[in-house]
Amino acid sequence: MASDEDQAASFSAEQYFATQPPPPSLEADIVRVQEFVLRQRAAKRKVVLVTSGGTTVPLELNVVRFLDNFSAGTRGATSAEYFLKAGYAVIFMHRQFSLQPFSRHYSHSTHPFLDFLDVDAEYIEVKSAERPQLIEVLKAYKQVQKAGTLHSLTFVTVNDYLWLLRAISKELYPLGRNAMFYLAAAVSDFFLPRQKMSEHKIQSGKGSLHIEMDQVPKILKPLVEEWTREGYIVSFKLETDNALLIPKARAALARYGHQVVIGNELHTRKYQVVFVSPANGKPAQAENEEELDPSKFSETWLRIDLAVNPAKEIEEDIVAELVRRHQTWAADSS
Ligand code: PAZ
Repeated sequence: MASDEDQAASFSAEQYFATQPPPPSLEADIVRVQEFVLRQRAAKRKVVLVTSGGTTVPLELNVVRFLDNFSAGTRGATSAEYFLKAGYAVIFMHRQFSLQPFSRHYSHSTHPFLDFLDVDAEYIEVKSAERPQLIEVLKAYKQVQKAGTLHSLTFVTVNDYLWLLRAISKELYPLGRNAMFYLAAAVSDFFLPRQKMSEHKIQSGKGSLHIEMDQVPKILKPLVEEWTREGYIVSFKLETDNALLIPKARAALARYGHQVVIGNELHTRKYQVVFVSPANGKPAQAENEEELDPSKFSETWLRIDLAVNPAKEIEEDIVAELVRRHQTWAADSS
């Protein structure tokens, strides 16, 4: 998982892009993003880039094996729906086959399509208990299709992710403060450079496997400093130890100077998160995690009670809070 402030990167972003090849579909993907952004600018809509799902790290050029992570893309897909509802145009950059807005309600593992249909002779109908939700989801989906406010594109590897993030950020540059980056994807910290990969399937005859991976460049740095002009940047920090959430989030803000880190712990992420931001809107200046002055940061916990309201999604509150903060940010051009 990404831990943006842990150690110095072995590859700078510049070295990374100079040595690792772009995905073959990049150019075509970006032409479609350009068209989408132009339409949203003409309609004077705010645009949010939502990244979602996990990245893979291939171990071979002819890929048989790869490292992956747990992320199903729930956070990203759910948040994208709430951003659309709030009037944003959404670029949904997600891991291929991970959850997507709207269709996520009918995921094959949790709510399979065939189970909510009945058949009577040659007629197929939706079971009555399923209709209210389906009608609501379908209406919202059709409305978004008609308005043309959702653009989806996919990545698989961490390399795809990095190239796409850089290219899309550059397309959002002209939007200035009307762009938001909502970086919920679970991005690998480590990768195997192409130059070190075995061409063919790694053979098992030689006993145990030792692989040395390089560190993925700290991509928030060029995103904040070069690729975007005043975009509102929200990164996520996942930990399995609650005690690390706030110090790690503060360290990321101090290092990169962006607007918000949303901290979440693996097992409680569906019902509590913490927003960490620089106090008074000013980025905190410090390099060392232990020496960071707590008074330079603000923390806001969002919690939902699933026992009281099991259907509530925390992303509704996350997005409402961000929309409010982004509004203030966009209005303040100083
Ligand atoms: O995809 P999901 O809903 O299962 O999980 C979401 C999440 C935990 C990957 C996301 O909230 C997050 O923290 N993303 C950044 C993870 C990281 O530190 O790299």
